[in-house]
Amino acid sequence: MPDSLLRESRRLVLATSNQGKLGEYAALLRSTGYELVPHSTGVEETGRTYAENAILKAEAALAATGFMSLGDDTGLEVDVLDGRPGLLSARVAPTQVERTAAVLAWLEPLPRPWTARFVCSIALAMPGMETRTVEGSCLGEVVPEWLGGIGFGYDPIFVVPGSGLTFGQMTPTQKHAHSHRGAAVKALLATGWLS
Ligand code: ITT
Repeated sequence: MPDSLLRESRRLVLATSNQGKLGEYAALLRSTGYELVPHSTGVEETGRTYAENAILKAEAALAATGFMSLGDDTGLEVDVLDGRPGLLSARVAPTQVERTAAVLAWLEPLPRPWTARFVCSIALAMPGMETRTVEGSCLGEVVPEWLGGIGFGYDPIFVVPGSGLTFGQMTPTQKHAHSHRGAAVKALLATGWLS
């Protein structure tokens, strides 16, 4: 199918099995009118960068479905941990509760503030075209208390400076205004690739 027709189908496959990401993309991409279709790729994240991993996810979804596909790879980088967990943010432990607890256990003996950033790479894969990427990041601070039950992943321990709130305490709209994924989607929309 020609690219123009694929775009006209207004179907965008989201190459993720993370329900939190799905909810965020549904809101962040609502204005585009695309129908979002989740697809779990099960692909191994063997890339050396977030962008490479996002490309692996997007291209696996494109190969499986034939539709334009978006991959997202995100990491939490803590300065005092020399950027860990970083690329390995999803693989620190089997469950998110254990992952968050593990990062806090590494940090516990180290001096605060635990300044950090989230980095989010988005890849867009389209048939017959080179896959393209954009990135967004968000500076903040990891705190030892788990605050708020909104959001997902490491959100309850990540405070956004100036807001006094963790991502786990923010409404989705507030999180998008500050977040790495909000910034990456803003960059994506600015490219016109989804228009
Ligand atoms: P997919 O690969 O299926 O998309 P994943 O959860 O493995 O899902 P990542 O590798 O990008 O995705 O995620 C790395 C880790 O960071 C993982 O523990 C996520 O829950 C967490 N994470 C991703 N985005 C986040 C966000 O916006 N806020 C907090 N934690 C996030």
